[in-house]
Amino acid sequence: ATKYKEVAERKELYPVKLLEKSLYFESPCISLERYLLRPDKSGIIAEIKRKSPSRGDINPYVSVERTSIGYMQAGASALSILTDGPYFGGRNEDLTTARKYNYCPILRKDFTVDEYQIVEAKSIGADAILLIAAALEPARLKELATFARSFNLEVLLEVRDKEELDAALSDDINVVGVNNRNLKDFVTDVNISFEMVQHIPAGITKISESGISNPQTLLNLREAGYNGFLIGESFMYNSRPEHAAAN
Ligand code: IGP
Repeated sequence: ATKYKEVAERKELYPVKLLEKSLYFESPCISLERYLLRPDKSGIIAEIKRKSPSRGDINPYVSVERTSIGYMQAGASALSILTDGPYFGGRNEDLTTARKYNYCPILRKDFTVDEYQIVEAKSIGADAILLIAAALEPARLKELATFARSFNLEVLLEVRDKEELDAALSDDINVVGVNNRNLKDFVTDVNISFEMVQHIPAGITKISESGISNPQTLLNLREAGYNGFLIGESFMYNSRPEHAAAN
């Protein structure tokens, strides 16, 4: 609910007409799916997360410039940038900064509930947006997915269980993320990914999200069929997250 209010306030300040002046509307989409499937890449989507509701401060003063460049040099396939302010301490400028210094897919991580945020994602230089099945009615989610595609943005659909997945899948969605973190108690369990993989249709690019902290887990997830691995905390709890990513 706070998200709707926050979005309404920004809409007042920066109407769509203004956002549409951004040069990024002419930029091509650097495909998250394509990069995840590249055999010369790790599949890691490295996240920049200053704080979170479950952990509080993680790395509040991180340098987005240095970290995003370092992540890519360490072999990440893509970047995930939290732009939600209230819960995650992010801002749109973080994404724009990452965009300036990196030619790679950038996922704009936010609680997308309104078309405005999709126009905004494109205007700040994102390649992909997140739609969380648990937060949206299936019909609404599909509507937002179609809208995102019309701006040449890719959609990452985030699910927790088979019901959410089946209700939300549509032709506009080619990348599905299974969140290992239970949004009610914040406990992470990678077994959710191992259980869910069988339910995701072949041809969909699969990402395991949250709670991945060792290389063996990543290898096991890959073995199970995952193409992508979204990693935040285990990098961000380092004063130089990009050094953690290099290991
Ligand atoms: C990263 P972790 O446990 O590696 O920091 O998780 C990412 O999956 C997590 O930040 C995330 C998230 C989200 C954040 C997954 N889905 C939705 C905000 C909104």
